[in-house]
Amino acid sequence: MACTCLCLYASRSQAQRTGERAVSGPIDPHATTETRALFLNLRSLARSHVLLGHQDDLAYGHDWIGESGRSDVKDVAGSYPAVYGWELGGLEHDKTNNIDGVPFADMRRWIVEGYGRGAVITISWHMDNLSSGGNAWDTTSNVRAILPGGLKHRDFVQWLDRFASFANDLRARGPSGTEVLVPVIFRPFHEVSGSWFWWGASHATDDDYRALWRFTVDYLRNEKGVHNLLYSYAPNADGAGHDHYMNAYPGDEYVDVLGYDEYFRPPHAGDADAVVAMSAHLRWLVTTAESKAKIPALTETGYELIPDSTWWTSALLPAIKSDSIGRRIAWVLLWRNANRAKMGRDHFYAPYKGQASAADFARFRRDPLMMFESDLPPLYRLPR
Ligand code: BMA
Repeated sequence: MACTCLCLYASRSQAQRTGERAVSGPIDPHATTETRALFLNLRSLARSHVLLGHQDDLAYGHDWIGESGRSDVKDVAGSYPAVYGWELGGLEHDKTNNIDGVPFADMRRWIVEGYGRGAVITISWHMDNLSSGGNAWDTTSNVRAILPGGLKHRDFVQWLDRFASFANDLRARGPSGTEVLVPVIFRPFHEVSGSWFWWGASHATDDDYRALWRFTVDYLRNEKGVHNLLYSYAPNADGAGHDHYMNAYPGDEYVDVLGYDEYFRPPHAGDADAVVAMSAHLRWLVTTAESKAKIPALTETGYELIPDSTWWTSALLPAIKSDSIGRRIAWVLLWRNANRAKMGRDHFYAPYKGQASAADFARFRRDPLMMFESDLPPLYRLPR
């Protein structure tokens, strides 16, 4: 697929000649029609609506695992989420199940199902630390060894090959009935501004992180012919706000979505200050993303265990909605509802039937700004 690289430059210069801005679509000039449509539709829908997403929504919930058609979000709000988050940890070793016990075969099926209902798919990857043999949180060695020329680079390429096979295997019926690849918003190496992952700020120089990111994109796009991906950069807002957001930014040619991971944490999770802080971050994020013709999104958020029964309408909604610019994010993704029996403790970010904030979440769902799956316009047809 060596020609892809040349085509990339050809299409850019063609875009320049015709006066079209080179950045007006996704970074992959060969993105599938549905992937390009998703990019354009999400970018414009963000101006008026915010999609609600949930991690692992169809796989399990607080009190159930693998029940067909079940979703904690749907149980409480009457609709599936508009965005489904999935996690690839374990795929690098060709495992049957991911880091949280979700069988990859089922994940593929749920991805295709969600797409079939018109929703958006996004994927994270808590990839093990190849150099040390530890997990994603093992920071004892850094990214150098997996970069081109590094001792472990070939192994890393094999991990990307596994991901490429996964992405190229997400086949579904498209809008016109023909077979298409499901577009996926890929969010690798997330929360780089924190230092809890091996690719995080204290463990990788900004240049090394950028090299890792660019190699990953170039390899998947140009060598492996993966053209159903939009790429989301997603630093973490905790502590530093947006001051460090751009430090490791891979560049406008390498990023489609400017994401942000920001959680509400006790004891200030519902405070006016927390709401104001998030609102300011989102204002900055949207302003920056729009200036680059990218998509802004709150790629992870939530308040673990949601002990405040009105938190959705008294904290999260105002944090998103109160600023007329900050509210122009494309989606907000709540982290997973771990199964209580399996995990041995509570670890959830969306309400489930009977949870203290369930009624308020249903109110949140009815806000005209918010969109769940049943509210979505078609996202996979190119806008006229
Ligand atoms: C973390 C926690 C872990 C989980 C990991 C990957 O935030 O939810 O329990 O294993 O994400 O999904």
